[in-house]
Amino acid sequence: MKRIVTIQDISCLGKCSLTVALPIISAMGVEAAIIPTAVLSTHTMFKNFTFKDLDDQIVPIANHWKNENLKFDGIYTGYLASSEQIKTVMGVIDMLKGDNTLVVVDPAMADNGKLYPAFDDAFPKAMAKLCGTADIVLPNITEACFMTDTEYKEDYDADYINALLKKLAAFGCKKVVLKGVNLDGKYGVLSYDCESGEIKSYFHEKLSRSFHGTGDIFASTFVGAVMRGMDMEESVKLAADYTVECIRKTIDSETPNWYGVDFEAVMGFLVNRLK
Ligand code: PXL
Repeated sequence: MKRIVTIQDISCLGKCSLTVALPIISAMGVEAAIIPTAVLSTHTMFKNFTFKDLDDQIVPIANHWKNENLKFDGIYTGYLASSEQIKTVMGVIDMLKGDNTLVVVDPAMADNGKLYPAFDDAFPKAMAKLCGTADIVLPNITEACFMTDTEYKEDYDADYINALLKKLAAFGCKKVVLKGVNLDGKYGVLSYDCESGEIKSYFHEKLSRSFHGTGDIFASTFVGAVMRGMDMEESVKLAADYTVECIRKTIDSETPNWYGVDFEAVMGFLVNRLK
């Protein structure tokens, strides 16, 4: 069985980060070890959340594993709490990474043109550095804009997107998966091979509501799929299709969108799509 470690916070309620990554990656038949980087009562879109960073635990956990000679097929990072914590996580990736470890970075920090509330203006630059060390990065358009100092636009053309992809590639990562792209009336995900410059697109249905935590659903499914031996295109397709299915299941719910999607109810869809 493949084993990954996912490094991100645990928001105790509000379906995102580890409460999404663990069940999804496990259901896909991949072992998910975790390094929880912070504990929050809820994610940061709720009011009055509690927050405790676990900075002082991150390196000791990695040291223990290193001493036990544990190996990881993948390392997947998500929401990280501060620029300082990003530096710590970069050190841990260096420690735990073997020759065949795939590093996937989801720069979970912004959406709809805005940084999440807990971050300062220096954060995107620190995240860009982490992205530069990754095999695959999974930004949405807002995150891509913040990291590349590009003006965020809702209306754009293919030139704008191509320029964004090139600037992301210049960080040093191998592949970029850009989410939430609207081109010529079609909506979906672009995958960019930084070496060859090849772009592949996967367009899919855009539902009428959006929910918090769907970036984490996409990233977790994508990582699980790659670990299950699917290629980039198949992995992007499964991640996008499952995310759409989660939204479809939740769309009529009266629960506010920051509570996340009912991914649990459509786990069968995901598992049935595995080979
Ligand atoms: O889903 C991203 C996420 C993860 N963790 C925390 C968050 C957010 C988004 O706001 O606040 C703590």
